[in-house]
Amino acid sequence: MSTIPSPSPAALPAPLSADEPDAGVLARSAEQTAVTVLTAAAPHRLADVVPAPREVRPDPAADWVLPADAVITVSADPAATAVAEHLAELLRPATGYPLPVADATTPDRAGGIALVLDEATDLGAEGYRLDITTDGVRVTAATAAGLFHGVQTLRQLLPATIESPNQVTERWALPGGTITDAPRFPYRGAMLDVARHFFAVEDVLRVIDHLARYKLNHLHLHLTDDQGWRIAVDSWPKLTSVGGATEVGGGPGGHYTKTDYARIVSYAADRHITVVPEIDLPGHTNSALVAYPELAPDKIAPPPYTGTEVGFSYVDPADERTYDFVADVLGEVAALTPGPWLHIGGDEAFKVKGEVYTGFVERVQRIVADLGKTVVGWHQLAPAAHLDGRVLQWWGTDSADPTTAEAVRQGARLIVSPGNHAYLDMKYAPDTPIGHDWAGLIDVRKAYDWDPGTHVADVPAEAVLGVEAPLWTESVTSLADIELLLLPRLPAIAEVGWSTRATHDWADFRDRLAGQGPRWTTAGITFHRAPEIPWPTTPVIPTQRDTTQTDTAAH
Ligand code: NGO
Repeated sequence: MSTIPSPSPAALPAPLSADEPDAGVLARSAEQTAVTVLTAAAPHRLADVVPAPREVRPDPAADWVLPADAVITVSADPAATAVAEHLAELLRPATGYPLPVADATTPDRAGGIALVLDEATDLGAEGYRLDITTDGVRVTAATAAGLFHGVQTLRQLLPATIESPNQVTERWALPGGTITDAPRFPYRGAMLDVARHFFAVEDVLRVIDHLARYKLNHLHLHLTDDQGWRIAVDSWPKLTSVGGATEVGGGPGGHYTKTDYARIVSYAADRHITVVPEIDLPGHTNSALVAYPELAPDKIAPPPYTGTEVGFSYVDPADERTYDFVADVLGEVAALTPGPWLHIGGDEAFKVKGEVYTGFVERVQRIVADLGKTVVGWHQLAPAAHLDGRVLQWWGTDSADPTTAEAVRQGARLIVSPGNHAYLDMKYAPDTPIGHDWAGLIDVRKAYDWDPGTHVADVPAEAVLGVEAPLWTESVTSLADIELLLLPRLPAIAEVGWSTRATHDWADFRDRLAGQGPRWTTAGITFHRAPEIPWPTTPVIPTQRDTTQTDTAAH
């Protein structure tokens, strides 16, 4: 890659200072599609990124402005090129610039932003280095995943108006300097319960976008529960035709066809996110029993369930047919899932006790291993015999469980999702209109102030694979509900999973998080305007939904 030329000043809109009378005032073009925003033009601080990067070295003398004729150059590699196209798609709507993507080896195509794959970059499987100089921007990484994360950082360093779906006249300034970054934990995820309420593929894709912004790399889908079965299984078709037709509150439910699921998996993969499918066993199975009473202990179909109690249903652990069912279902789900994980639930099977429970889990763990997948389950799996590679997901609220600690001593790894810090279905405050409070209230500070490396007693940081923020949907019925609970807590969990402990600082996080608000507003994303966060009040841009307001966060 040759050096990137500086922008020609003629290509740039004239900067405005904040105290000019027009600063912050909106002017719309005649067609109402393009919006001109006049803002103060100072670039963000290089450290204004969530999650906090490992190392930030600002160089105020090296601020750079994206020119209208910028080119995105990229190493000749299909996955890296896909990242470059992703970057171009992020930047084109608001800038209105063509931003062509060109092979870095192509002569005469230099200038702008360079994405460089370099195996010698010593920042692990997801790390990256971002250099902003007076010559342009360079992201360097050993992998396309690293480049992707670097692109998300770059995006956050541009003015918030970059999130506009419509063209904006803006000075696209970037703060000079170098960021060197890599994650603390390899597994950083969120879970969406699509069983209690069903959510359309488009909603799931939007959730994936939110994960990608904050460098989360796993989406756990809770696909089955008492209230609905959401994934097509050809060998047991009534699971969806009967078991999928219900949800909490009596709504119509729904399910993903195999094509739908493949679309989710591939959209996620394009964003370097791995889908973790969960088939919850042996409890939480009423919808399966309604469809196939032969799986029920008494062989009688229970009524469909649309309430929110837990722990009453289970597949018959004494019947061989149950294991045929489990092998068929997990086999089909495994075949649809390129990622290494299969989550088998295991929580709240209150009616399957002691050795009957552990015997069931041990058989299912082996079925998963025989499919070539790594078994994941809620930490209730712990008393079952260890199986190499198995992963337990901690959702306790008391930070100690000798059985889990013993399973970890035997080699299990832990995903940490403390109910009282990481459960996104908990209310923020008593007046949060939706959500639970059984694990307490979780305001943003509570979501941020914990350490996955030391959280569970007698579980060393080396045994911690990472973190996950589950969103259960008993009371969640729309995308706006999902976003209200997700934002701004998801970035807090993302930072806990990504950033080194040395960067942990509530006051600093609070300020950086505040800067995300105008981005969400500009992109038309709902979020909870948590009172402990100093959200900026400067007008930014009208949302697509409401072009009469300047700042329209819904809550
Ligand atoms: C628990 C329970 C779920 C509930 C959720 C609600 C786990 C692992 N099992 O978490 O069935 O939906 O709480 O917060």
